Amino acid sequence: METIDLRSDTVTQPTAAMREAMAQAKVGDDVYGEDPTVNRLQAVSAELMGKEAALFLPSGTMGNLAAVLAHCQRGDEVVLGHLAHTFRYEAGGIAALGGVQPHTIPNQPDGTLRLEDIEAAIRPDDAHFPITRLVVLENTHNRCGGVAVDAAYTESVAELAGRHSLGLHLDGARIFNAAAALGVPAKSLAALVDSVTFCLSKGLCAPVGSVLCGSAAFIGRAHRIRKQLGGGMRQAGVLAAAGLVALEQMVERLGEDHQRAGRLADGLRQVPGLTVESQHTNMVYLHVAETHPISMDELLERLADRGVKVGMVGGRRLRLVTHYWIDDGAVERAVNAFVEVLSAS
Ligand code: TLP
Repeated sequence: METIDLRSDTVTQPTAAMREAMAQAKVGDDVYGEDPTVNRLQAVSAELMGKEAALFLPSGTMGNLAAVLAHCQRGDEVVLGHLAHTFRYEAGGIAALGGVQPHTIPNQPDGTLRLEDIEAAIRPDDAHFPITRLVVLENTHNRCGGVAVDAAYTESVAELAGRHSLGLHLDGARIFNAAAALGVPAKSLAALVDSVTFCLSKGLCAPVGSVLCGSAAFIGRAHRIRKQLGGGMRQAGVLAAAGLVALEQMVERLGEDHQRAGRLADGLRQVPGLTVESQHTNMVYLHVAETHPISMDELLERLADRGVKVGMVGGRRLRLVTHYWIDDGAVERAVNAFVEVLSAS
């Protein structure tokens, strides 16, 4: 039985074209800056985001960490949402490794931060306070349901940040999903931020890697920080080659994943005991009724018995993420598995 893995788009396997490109990749020592494939991926990425320069890193987590460290000094403060990936799921790296203090403000359901809340979080110039240095946004916003945040909002935050001499970093792990959902080029969502991280290894299917983009001076600082973090890779062209295929072949099709997530949500809405909390881009968030006798462990186990894996978010909430390896048949089987498990319990 083929497994239908809806836990995340991080589970995607590389495509045949990626494996072929990896086998054929021209490589060199990237710590010397001599890997032609890494250099090409960085140049293509910078161009796609409309930035001067780019840096290939092993993960989105390292991309965001290197960005925060390149923007901030120890003791500085970064303003970000209480549901931001960088705050919740990056192991406290900015505090542990950068001495940077997170100042969280509420994320709104549409993934944004209220401009008044950002403004109020900025510290006055007083020796009692840390120095506010950076604002971090996320697009699409994972814990706000995978929602896409538009360019006009990003522009309003950039204007505010500029007025207060703050940096603006975008965790654009899924920026191409946001761009597909909004029908705009990714560049337009990144144009007004100082730095942006995007991931090659989520919906774009590359096996490993993320790219941080920004000004040449900023990427110069991030380059040294990547080395400090142990992220200087050698013949990384084998990975970058898959990343280039991801950018060339996998961006345009992301809308298909969004349509399937829509169909998955429609199917699951019909299942007694389930509430679809939201569906945006490639994510469906669900709630299992408290009144239903099944425990979450039992639910996961019985779905897994039917070859369906889904993500636990906490409490009785689940996240299902569509991606390249989820076709129409998989959507149907996943809905049927929920029907069987919840009606049998
Ligand atoms: N997100 C993962 C988990 O860590 C939750 C997932 O399955 O969605 N920014 C955002 C918005 C992300 O969603 C993720 C990964 C990252 C950064 C980190 O990327 P990696 O996993 O490459 O370090």
